[in-house]
Amino acid sequence: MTVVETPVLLAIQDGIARITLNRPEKLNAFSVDMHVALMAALDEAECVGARVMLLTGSGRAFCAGQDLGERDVESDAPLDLGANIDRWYNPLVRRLTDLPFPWVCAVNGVAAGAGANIALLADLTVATAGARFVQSFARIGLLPDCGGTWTLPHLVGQQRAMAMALTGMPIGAAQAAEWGLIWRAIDDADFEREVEALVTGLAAAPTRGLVETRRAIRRAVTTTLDEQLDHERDFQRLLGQTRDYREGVAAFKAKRAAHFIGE
Ligand code: LHQ
Repeated sequence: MTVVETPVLLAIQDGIARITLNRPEKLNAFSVDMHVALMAALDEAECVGARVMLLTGSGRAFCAGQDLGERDVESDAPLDLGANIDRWYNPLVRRLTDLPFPWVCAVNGVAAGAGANIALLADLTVATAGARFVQSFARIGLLPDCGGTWTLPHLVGQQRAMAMALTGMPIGAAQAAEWGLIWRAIDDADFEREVEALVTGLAAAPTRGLVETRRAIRRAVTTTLDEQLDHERDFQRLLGQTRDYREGVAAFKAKRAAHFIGE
């Protein structure tokens, strides 16, 4: 029997795209192959019209960031990490933050380096109680990337962001939730069931409304209230044209459950 292990697993059912980083022996560290496979999985999820994406990891880790085994630091060959970021990480971050459906990151274990910062980009990040978030860049002479220098202070404030980034100390899931780094820490025994309930609910929700809500909230960190009021008006106008808005109001009036189609 031949078993082909792919660096990313994808399963799409009932509008839920489940993407699993799958290099457990390397704590799901990012190799070039994993980047390629992840982009392909996102293409497929978009192509089939998924309504929500769930990202998680195989084995005991979520993701240990860049696979350091791919970095040749022993030879005199020139190193250009910027080129690597331009080619792989920044396109991934931009794509994840602009997906046409909401996404949940279920952090099933340690999340370090780029792995931590990708987890923190999700619309909703939940973690098992035993998970930890590590800004490991400080330990190898780098700065937090994948948007970490932007995301961290916005989520937890400058002092906590500095402490995480300068010391690389692991932050446990409960602490992360208390700080607002993630939405919730969930006990191991309840993790799968609660994540399932969360994504099932999002898959049945009015997708376009959720996506415009995410965009509005994300842009608010750089806009004024005045600008935001205009943005809300413009996009409420757009959402008012959707079939889901009509369905939501009709269902409310008829005192029945709404059946949203994501359009
Ligand atoms: C790994 C890794 C790993 C390979 C664990 N690679 N094997 C962007 C753009 C351009 C360039 C540079 O980088 C970036 C972004 C980045 O992400 S930079 C940051 C890269 N990541 C790290 O520095 C994290 C390194 N890993 C760790 O600090 C620890 O492994 C963590 C805290 C993740 C987990 O610690 P433990 O639970 O104690 O596990 P472990 O250290 O024993 O690791 C288990 C195995 O996984 C081990 O292999 P082995 O063969 O000895 O069992 C590790 O070598 C391997 N592994 N991370 N990133």
